[in-house]
Amino acid sequence: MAEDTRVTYRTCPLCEATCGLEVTSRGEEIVRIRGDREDVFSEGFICPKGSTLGHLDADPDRLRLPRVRDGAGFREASWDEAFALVAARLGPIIAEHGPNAVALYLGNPNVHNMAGVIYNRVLARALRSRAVFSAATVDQMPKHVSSGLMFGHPDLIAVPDVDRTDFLLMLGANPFESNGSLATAPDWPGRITKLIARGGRLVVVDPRRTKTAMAASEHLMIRPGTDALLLAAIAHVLFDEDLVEPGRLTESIRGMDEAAAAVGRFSPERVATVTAIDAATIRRLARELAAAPTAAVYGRIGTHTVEHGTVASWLVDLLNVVTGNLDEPGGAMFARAAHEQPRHSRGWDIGRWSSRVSGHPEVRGEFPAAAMAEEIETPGEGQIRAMVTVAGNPVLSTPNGARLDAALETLEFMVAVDLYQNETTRHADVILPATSPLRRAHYDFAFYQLSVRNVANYSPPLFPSENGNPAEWQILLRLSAIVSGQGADLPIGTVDEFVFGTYLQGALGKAEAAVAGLDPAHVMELLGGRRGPERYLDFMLRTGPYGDHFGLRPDGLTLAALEAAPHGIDLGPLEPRFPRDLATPDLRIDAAPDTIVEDLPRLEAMLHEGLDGHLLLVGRRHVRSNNSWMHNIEVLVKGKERCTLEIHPRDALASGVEAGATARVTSAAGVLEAVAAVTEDIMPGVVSLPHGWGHGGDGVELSVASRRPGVNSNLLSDEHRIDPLSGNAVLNAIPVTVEPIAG
Ligand SMILES: Nc1nc2c(c(=O)[nH]1)N[C@H]1C(S)=C(S)[C@@H](COP(=O)(O)OP(=O)(O)OC[C@H]3O[C@@H](n4cnc5c(=O)[nH]c(N)nc54)[C@H](O)[C@@H]3O)O[C@H]1N2
Ligand SMILES: Nc1nc2c(c(=O)[nH]1)N[C@H]1C(S)=C(S)[C@@H](COP(=O)(O)OP(=O)(O)OC[C@H]3O[C@@H](n4cnc5c(=O)[nH]c(N)nc54)[C@H](O)[C@@H]3O)O[C@H]1N2
Ligand code: SF4
Ligand SMILES: [Mo]
Repeated sequence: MAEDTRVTYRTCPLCEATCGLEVTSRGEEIVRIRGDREDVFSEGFICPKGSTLGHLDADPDRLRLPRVRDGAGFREASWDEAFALVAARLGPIIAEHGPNAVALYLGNPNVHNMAGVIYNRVLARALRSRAVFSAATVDQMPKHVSSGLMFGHPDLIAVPDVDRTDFLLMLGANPFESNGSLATAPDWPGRITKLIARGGRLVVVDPRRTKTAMAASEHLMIRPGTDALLLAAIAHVLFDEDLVEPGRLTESIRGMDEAAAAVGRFSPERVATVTAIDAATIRRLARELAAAPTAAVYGRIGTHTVEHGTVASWLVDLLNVVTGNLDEPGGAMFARAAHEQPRHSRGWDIGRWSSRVSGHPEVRGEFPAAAMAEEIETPGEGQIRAMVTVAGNPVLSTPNGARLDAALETLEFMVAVDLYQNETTRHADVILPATSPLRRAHYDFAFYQLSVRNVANYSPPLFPSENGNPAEWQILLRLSAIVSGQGADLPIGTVDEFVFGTYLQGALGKAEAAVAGLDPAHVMELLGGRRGPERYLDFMLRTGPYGDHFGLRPDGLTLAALEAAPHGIDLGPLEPRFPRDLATPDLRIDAAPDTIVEDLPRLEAMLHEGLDGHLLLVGRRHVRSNNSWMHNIEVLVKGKERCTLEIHPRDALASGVEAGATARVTSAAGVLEAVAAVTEDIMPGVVSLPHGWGHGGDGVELSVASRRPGVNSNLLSDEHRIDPLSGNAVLNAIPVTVEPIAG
């Protein structure tokens, strides 16, 4: 080994699996990245993306200096110039039109980044705008809504205890490609192999025969968009056949009779035709679920990004509740993250205020991403005139990308914090370069809360910042100071002191009794020289469930302890937490929240909806791709074209589309062309396109991705179709027609 070669360990921040990486580097170059065999959670597992962090760091297209608009293009600028411009342009807009004229879009990678998790909240508070949008409403918002209504807090999300369960019913998820979502677990294939080896069963419900489905004990193809009906029918059978046994939590559940009544109208016989799953199979599934010693029902993207996403999400947990599997080993359980802070029981609901144009209810302080374009285009008080995007590429990721693309161009001002100049950030007036993942610290604030095992791991930055660039947390803090009217010049350290000091006061007020009495000045001293996200992390770890309580529990967890454990610290299997940790005011689970039950007539109406000869478009993911980015990394995109339209031979024949030929796909929202891939691995009547493609165009600087652009599947998703309870976009089960391109 050359002298300056070193081996370090870090957690991969690219997806929810939190794999440990063993990184060999020389100077500021990566020699090799492979799975860390000693990582307490991933034990050496890695996917192809994890080994490319060096390629990402070295990508010449990755932004390394701020860019400001200059005529039709951009030029590089100093940080001082860029921030001064943001202050000069945003200030007057806020002064004249109020904070609601400035919108925020927070994209997915924020939740994989300590800076985003901690400082976007600061930014949103400083801005005080109601025009807040995020990737949550093209993703998991239905789960937040059902959890908030059932358990009292939108972040109390149950995850399948995959390592101990006897029966896993998985709907609309493909963890063999996605590596799992709202169920953090490195190495799904390994865990599923073990589940089946110990005599357990995996049943996958998916309109495509995915890799996960192929590994399953049973695969059921379902008509897209109808999982809520299937789940309601399973619940119906459980009530109908007296198979309901909530077990330990019985006394802590209210609304069981209402739940029984609510699903009473959804017999297996009634839903069979629409779901394409026969009644006998549904009854058998229900009985198997009830009979299994332990079982977990788990639904993901295919159950959330549909018109009945919130109802489906509720039904998933209702099944876990009525079978006595919620909060039990082998069932659907709740992680206890090392940094967890107390959650308070105040009651939770949607709709504290509504959006201006379509009257969408606010959900967790956000409006639907699908409503962004109309809020930009529609004149009047509260019209969005400026935008701040952080780690988001909504032109490719949110419904009717073409409309949003055009709307962004009409903004008076836009600032983007991103790694690239891409389909969205090209509309900005200022692009601020985000920090490469290898140049920032990482601790997975978001996904340790959704983990199938309690784990904690911290990684320091591997390489120093480039060009003396501020870290992303400092960028976000600077933007916060600007939008709160404090200008662009305050020393960032002073802003951090003030913001953290305010947080500390509040947090000590709410903390566990043991630390609640501590003097903030004393705590500040104990947190020593830490700054930025690390200071928050150390505070949360030390006051968290395993924490040292600032010396009161000397063996407890601290950030220093994590620093001394580069392969992570295992905090054990998940343990039951309810009723104690329920966040509802009466400390009971609401099995039938009114807000959800009132939405059931809409579900019932679906029983009578026809397809008018349409095919239904669904999405898919590939392990070498990551939403709308990482397509600029040659080693990941090389090989055969992956942005293809999958279609069943029957439908290919009927529509006259040949394998390898280009087909035109039309929906209510738009039209696109894609190469057809004819396959039996998709249900007849269903076609599939991956999302996040459609690269290139004027002003996009993605040289690799632009050579293999693919098409933007969100040209087809309709911004008017959302799940009304969560505001979540409908990205699956989109009616389309497919035809060959003449000639
Ligand atoms: N049709 C369809 N559409 C979908 C989906 C689907 O299944 N089907 N899935 C949806 C889902 S689940 C999601 S989460 C969204 C995701 O959509 P987005 O919220 O747009 O997120 P990404 O596409 O992951 O990445 C967005 C941007 O983050 C930048 N970025 C990456 N890392 C960092 C960083 O550390 N800091 C900063 N500042 N920027 C960074 C990238 O360059 C990219 O421009 O897409 C949604 N869109
Ligand atoms: N490689 C890779 N990994 C990723 C990502 C990525 O883009 N690439 N994105 C990350 C993000 S942001 C997320 S949110 C997660 C998502 O993780 P997953 O939820 O596992 O997402 P998908 O792999 O898209 O799997 C969704 C499945 O739902 C099926 N489906 C579509 N419609 C329906 C329906 O109506 N009913 C049912 N039952 N099934 C349906 C699709 O065929 C597909 O197989 O993945 C994360 N991991
Ligand atoms: S599975 Fe996810 S966390 Fe693991 S290496 Fe791949 S991208 Fe990184
Ligand atoms: Mo996502």
